[in-house]
Amino acid sequence: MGLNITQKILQAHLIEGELIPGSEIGIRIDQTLTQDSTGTMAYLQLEAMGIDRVKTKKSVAYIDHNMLQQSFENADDHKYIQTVAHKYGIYFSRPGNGICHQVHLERFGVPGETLLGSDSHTPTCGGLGMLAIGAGGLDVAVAMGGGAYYINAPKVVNVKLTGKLNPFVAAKDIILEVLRRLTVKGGVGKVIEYTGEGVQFLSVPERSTITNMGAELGATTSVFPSDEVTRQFLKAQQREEDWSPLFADEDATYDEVIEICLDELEPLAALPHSPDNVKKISDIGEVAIDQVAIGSCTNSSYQDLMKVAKILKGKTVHPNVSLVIAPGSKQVLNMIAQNGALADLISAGARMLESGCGPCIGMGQAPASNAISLRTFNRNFPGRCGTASASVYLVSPETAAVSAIEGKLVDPRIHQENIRVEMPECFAVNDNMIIPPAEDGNQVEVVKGPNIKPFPTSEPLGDRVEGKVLIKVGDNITTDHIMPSNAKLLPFRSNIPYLAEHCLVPCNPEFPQRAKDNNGGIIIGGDNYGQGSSREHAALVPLYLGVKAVIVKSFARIHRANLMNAGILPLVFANPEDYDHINEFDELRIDDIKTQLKNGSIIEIQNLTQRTKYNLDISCSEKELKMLLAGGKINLIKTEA
Ligand code: MIC
Ligand code: SF4
Repeated sequence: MGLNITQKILQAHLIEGELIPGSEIGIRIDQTLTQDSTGTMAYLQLEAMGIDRVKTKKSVAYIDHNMLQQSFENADDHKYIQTVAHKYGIYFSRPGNGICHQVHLERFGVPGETLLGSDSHTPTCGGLGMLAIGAGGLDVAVAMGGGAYYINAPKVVNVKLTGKLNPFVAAKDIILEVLRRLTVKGGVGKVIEYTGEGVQFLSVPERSTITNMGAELGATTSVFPSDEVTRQFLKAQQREEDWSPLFADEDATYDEVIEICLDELEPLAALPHSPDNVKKISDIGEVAIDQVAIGSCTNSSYQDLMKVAKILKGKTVHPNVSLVIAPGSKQVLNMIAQNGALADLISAGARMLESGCGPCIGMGQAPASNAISLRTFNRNFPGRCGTASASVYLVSPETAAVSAIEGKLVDPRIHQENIRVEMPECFAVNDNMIIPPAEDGNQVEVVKGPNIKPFPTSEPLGDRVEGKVLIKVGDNITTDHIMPSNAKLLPFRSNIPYLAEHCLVPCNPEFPQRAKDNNGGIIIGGDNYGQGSSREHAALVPLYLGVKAVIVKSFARIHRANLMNAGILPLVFANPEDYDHINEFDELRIDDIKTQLKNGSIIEIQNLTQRTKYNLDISCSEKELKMLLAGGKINLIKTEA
């Protein structure tokens, strides 16, 4: 029987298990990436594993998130990552070189290989036919050490693209359409594989906009074929030798098929406060805007910024709008500087930011109170932009640019001029901001400034787990709720005790104090708990605060793995209606937990306050079970060493 692209890559990298959807498999990882806000933890964990040098084909450490440097903390993290990378055999992409996903696509991604990254948008490289997966830092550290990465073999969803996009309808509109149809939890346990005649009309960066935002579906990853367009892209990046063709077999089968007719697609927007709250712009009505932000790993390629420059050329940004633009990489910035497009952007009134994540992760450019911000980014969760009362709409670069001139959200098709941008035959390749690792790491001293604190570890599981319900939250709680990130907090990603004061504060400001007063406890949540980023801080900080179990209706994939790794029990209500009967401060207790875990996936918990019992599901693999008993992955690695 024929194979699809996902099966081909998984098959070629399979170390353990069988490709039966839902069953655990271990895969070999060829490449890893980290960024600075998850990187410090990943490298502290790598150091704790006691290996001398990474065992991957290529590992890259990027600095792109924490760039404000209001004080010494960010610079400390940068220095630590630079020195640890140099020692352990990891390439170091210096601050200013660009956003990890954009740079990885340009300079390192290889069709048919696997990439594991400590960032949820690692699937961006799926745009050139890589199987690229986001994970917690510890899983990435293990992969750097040569260990397999374990996931449940995914179902594969085929999104068939037919036809061709009309002018001013963008790749962003394709992924917004997929989000509209599947929702933010529609991709859990699935890989989204794009095929169809429409694929050939999409450039690699456009494909990557789509695979990037597959993270918002909760998907394991998303992938495109590697075709002639991919070859041309790699050739223009002066690395044609990295290309190989990769297509689904003619008779490949899929678990689900979705068809999108590109000719029929219209410009779309994701309305506040969820990436799946998607509507046609023509149906939204007039919305006056205060800010437009263009950039992020979703939409900051050369092609994106050239289109924006063409729209803005000779115009002026509306007086009520602040327009900020962050090019995705030094390569992009260089090219638009060299061809004059940067001057067009500046003349129109754009505020140019350095190549990095910037406003996407709340590092500056927080909008005014109650403001409306249009962003070409991938997430519009409440408060993520840095202003709790602001509302963020997610749109394409075309929509963002035309709207910035008009002062209101508009259908970009009102712009009459042609903005077609050809892919360059040759990108401005210059890797002088990428530092290769030292030949001999033994000579390198790792520098750890005072902001870098040890990470918390858990105890082996006892016989009984008990505690009060510290908080009860609803559906779709994001890691931005659990462990917020913004300009004030991001500098403290290496300082768990500091971050602990902010855990779950957007849901309830009393949470950290409650956890301390009760010596830890239990969190209750709804569906898709922990969606969004890969930050393991959303597990390490609750661990530090003494959280022993999280009981929910369902989990997002990466967060569940991070809880497991930290030694916190990720439990799911066997009967979702039991959620309704638990209150904050109820006293819960699980007896004989170790025996219960060994006996099967259903365990019983008592609610001592309400005098009731519930069944909880912890379907876990043998490996996960060992990890829970040991009190987390690091403990398990130590005991197995
Ligand atoms: C994000 O977009 O939320 C981040 C910041 O890139 C995170 C990683 C992090 O929290 O450091 C992600 O997407 O994984
Ligand atoms: Fe950076 Fe934003 Fe992309 Fe996260 S989503 S990697 S913060 S640009």
